Amino acid sequence: MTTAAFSPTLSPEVSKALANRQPIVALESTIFSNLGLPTPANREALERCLRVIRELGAVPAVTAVLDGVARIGLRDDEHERILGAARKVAERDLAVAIGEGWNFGATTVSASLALAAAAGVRVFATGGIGGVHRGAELHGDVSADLSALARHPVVTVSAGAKSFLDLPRTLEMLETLGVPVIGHRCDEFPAFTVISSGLKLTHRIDDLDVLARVAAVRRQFGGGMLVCTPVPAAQAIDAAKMNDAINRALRTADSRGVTGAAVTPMVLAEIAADTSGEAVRANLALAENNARLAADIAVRLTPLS
Ligand code: PSU
Ligand code: MN
Repeated sequence: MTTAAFSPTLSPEVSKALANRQPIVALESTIFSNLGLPTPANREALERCLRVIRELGAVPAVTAVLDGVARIGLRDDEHERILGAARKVAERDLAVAIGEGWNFGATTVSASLALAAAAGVRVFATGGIGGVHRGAELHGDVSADLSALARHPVVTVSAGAKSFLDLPRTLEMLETLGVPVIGHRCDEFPAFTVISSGLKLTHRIDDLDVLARVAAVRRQFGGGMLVCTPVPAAQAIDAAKMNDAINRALRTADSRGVTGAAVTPMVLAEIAADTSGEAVRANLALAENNARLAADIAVRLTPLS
């Protein structure tokens, strides 16, 4: 007996774009929910990402589980729903969120990549991916984002990985998993709200047509790839300052005994509060910047396939 492959429910706009071979950029919903950004910055982030994708001639496709249905592409009135209280849905949680009929499951990078791949959407934008957490050699916390990047034939655009992670080990793990990591306008792995981690990348491609060609070839090999671009300089946070905020946030998480999936939302909220909005402004700027680059790639990749 065989089972049919899973397919998310497409919005009419995304369904039409797929049929007409128009460029589409998938977005996750966790960063826009209360797990990712405080109100009202989350609304602004979502609006800026949707707008810049449309301005470049691509169709935005937000992923989420709404009323127990896995979705890719939402109507405007439904976008409201992802700004609220959410339960976090990584790739492994999709079946539970659908089977139990969750009201709003906010999809992470791994869940969004699974839904994008199932729908045939080739490009995805986020803020910063999850990765190997600091201290993983003891507690083993490695984000499911990394293996999802390797398995799903989707291009992910991010400002590197979140700076409170162990970035050298995150890069090593991406190499182990066989995920090409390409810098766009940078030689070093970006550190989310900080311009650089100081870690050298193997590849840098500034030419968007070349980037799209590489993405098309990578797709033929069956896996994903990560394109990194730094936070815009005007909104970037000083590395030393960020490091202090991170250390305080991680100590707080530790003292409260927070572990697993709850770590990332808690640490993001602590850093937001600690930097009096500076980290949030940087987060908005980089999210929009990533959405723009993702749309630029999608527009060039679509005719190649
Ligand atoms: N980056 C952000 N905000 C976020 C996240 C990343 O700027 O909210 C989310 C993403 O959804 C990412 C998830 O997939 O955190 C990773 O969580 P974990 O470390 O539990 O795998
Ligand atoms: Mn984790």
